[in-house]
Amino acid sequence: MTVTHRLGRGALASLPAASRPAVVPGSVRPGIVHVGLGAFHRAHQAVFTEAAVAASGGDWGIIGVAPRSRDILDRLRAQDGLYSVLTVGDGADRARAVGILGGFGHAAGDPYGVIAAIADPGVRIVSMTVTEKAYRLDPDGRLLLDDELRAQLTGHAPPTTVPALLVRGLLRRQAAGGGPLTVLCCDNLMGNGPRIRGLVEQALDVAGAQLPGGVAFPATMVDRIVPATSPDHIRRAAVALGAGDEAPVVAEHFSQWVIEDDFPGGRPAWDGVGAIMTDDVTAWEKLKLRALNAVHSACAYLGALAGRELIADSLEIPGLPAVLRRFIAEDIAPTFAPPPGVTVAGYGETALGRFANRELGHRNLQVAMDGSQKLPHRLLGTIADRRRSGATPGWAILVLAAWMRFARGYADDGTPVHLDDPLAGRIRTALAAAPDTAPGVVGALLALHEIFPPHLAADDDLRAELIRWYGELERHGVEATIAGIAR
Ligand code: CS2
Repeated sequence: MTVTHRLGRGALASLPAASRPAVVPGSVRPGIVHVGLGAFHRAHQAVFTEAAVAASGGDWGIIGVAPRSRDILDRLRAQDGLYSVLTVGDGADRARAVGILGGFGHAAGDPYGVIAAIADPGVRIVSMTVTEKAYRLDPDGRLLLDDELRAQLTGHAPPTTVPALLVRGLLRRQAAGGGPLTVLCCDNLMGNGPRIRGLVEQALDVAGAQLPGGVAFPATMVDRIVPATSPDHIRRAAVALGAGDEAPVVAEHFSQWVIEDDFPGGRPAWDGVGAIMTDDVTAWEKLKLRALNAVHSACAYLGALAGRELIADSLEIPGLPAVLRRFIAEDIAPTFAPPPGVTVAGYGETALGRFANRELGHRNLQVAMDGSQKLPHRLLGTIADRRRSGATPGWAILVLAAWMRFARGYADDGTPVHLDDPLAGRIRTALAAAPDTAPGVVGALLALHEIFPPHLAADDDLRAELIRWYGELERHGVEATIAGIAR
């Protein structure tokens, strides 16, 4: 099929009915400023919000803010803000255009425009998907201040970072009498609501101000696997849509959102379209981060070391699914009580089924990225909780050892692997100063206090178990190590 026209308002009438947006593009007044226009937001919160507005109404259009690169803005603007979500996994591709994006901002290029949007009384929610590192918090939730951030917070430099956008935006809103607001962090951080409240309070303190009244920071658990869009996905989206789309996102069918219901300025009727509104999201957050994201990271590091390209390929390493099941059952499940009606083992099994979706084309290196920022939230909590109850969580420690092997920069066959991580420089320097042996590498990395809290760094049993697993991986490689355990 040859696609001759490009997605945009003018192309809507020619799309198959099932591919048209659920709202008339441009007709919904903005009520949300969302920072982070990446694929995840566009396949998750934007889809829930569009469905909620279509079902129940409300002025909840989204102003999408790109933090750094203009590229996505240019592509979306050229399509009147429209893009499609390509859902894959059961053999039949489905593409549906989403029309809830009603305005744009660019934090790097026009931060004051973003601040004005946050201060707009029509806006009642500021949400974010900017990934762990953008918050500039250490694992204990302390703000990592440098001169540039200080200048941004105090109004002496353009506020292009997330902490500065929030602080300058909130102060401007307060000065303009903007009314109650909810700040909603949709990143995979443990306790994301309170953490961002802590971030904002610390950042306001630097600015010499206090948190204005009427600002809420509910925690939320977000879940949908949304990998980077590949050229093949772009081609498939065009075929399914019958129009060219330069900004499609690809996702699995599964999508889940659990949100603490604390929205003093109101919210879209997300609960009418499948989101779970609750008083306490902690059990869901732990379930998601520990029994899904940590297992994802396990696939990514072990698979990348074994030379496998995709998450789905990693699951084909003989014995790995069995090892992951034991990781879930023996190390993760004992650390928290799951939400009512859910078992950790059942949830983990569903996650493994989702990871096996090969059509997503989810690359190990994408999930492996930013390990220094991700592991404290998804893995180290499990290890710390098990250590506190006197257990040695061997499977979790194997995964940490795999990250350490990965951080060293080589796959099992000696091929270099790219360490894409904000602490890559620190990690390389630490490794260069240590012997390239299991105790040397483990010691050098455990000493990175930006990643490991002191009680883990000083834990001799943990260190010994890490050295043991690291040594196994070093001597035998991932495949033989896993085969040896699974035997
Ligand atoms: C993944 C997540 O890249 C990663 O670290 O584990 O992005 C994962 O796909 C999502 O959290 C699923 O909801």
